[in-house]
Amino acid sequence: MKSQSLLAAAIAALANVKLVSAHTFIWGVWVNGVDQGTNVGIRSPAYNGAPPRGYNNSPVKNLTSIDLRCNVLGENPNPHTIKVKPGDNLTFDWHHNNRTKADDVIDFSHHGPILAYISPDPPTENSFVKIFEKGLYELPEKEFAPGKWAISTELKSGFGIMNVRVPAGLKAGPYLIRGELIALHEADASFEINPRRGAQFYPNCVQIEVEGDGTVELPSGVSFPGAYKYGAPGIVHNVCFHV
Ligand SMILES: [Cu+2]
Repeated sequence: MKSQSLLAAAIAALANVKLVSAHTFIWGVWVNGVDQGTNVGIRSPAYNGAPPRGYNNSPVKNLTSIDLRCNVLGENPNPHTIKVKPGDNLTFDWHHNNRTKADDVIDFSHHGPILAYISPDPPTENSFVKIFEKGLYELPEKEFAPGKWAISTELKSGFGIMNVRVPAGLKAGPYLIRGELIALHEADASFEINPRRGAQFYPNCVQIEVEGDGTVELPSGVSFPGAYKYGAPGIVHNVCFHV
């Protein structure tokens, strides 16, 4: 009995370590409301997946790292690619510990914006084009409070749901949609100056194959890494001080 309870304690301790190091990422994608399956077509930062991709999903804070593109080991393709048509609605299912409505999605401290970019796959110089962003959408009622942010209010209370539309008329081919959360709770200082603080990036790439006879080519966009600069407004930001 004693060794059993010790074992139980050890397992509980391991589970706690996992909770501490685990962060939110995309667990599933619905296309026009149809679930494509858990982990299908998603370059998951797979702390819960099989080696060799078995890193934990810590935030990316180094703005010059390739990890800023599609997260740790995000250059490794997923074996599945999700087939879509121009104008389709994609619903990303962001979760923390499990893909259920009981999951907390993300820690309540993580205030910040949600973004999405699209790029041909593989990406090239300046190939990521922003197709969605939402940040602070309601100021706080009292001073020194964070107000309502897309991550900590909308995504969290909405069970991790984020909707993105495939651009209308988009030319057929393989693309990546890079969903991103930027948590700003420690972003009052730049990571470059104080590596213990800084904005926390949670990028996650979804592989899609656009079908049909669309003719629209993406305009020039930005590169990851490269798009974000240390010290830029929005990368350095105090979430409790709105001026
Ligand atoms: Cu975190």
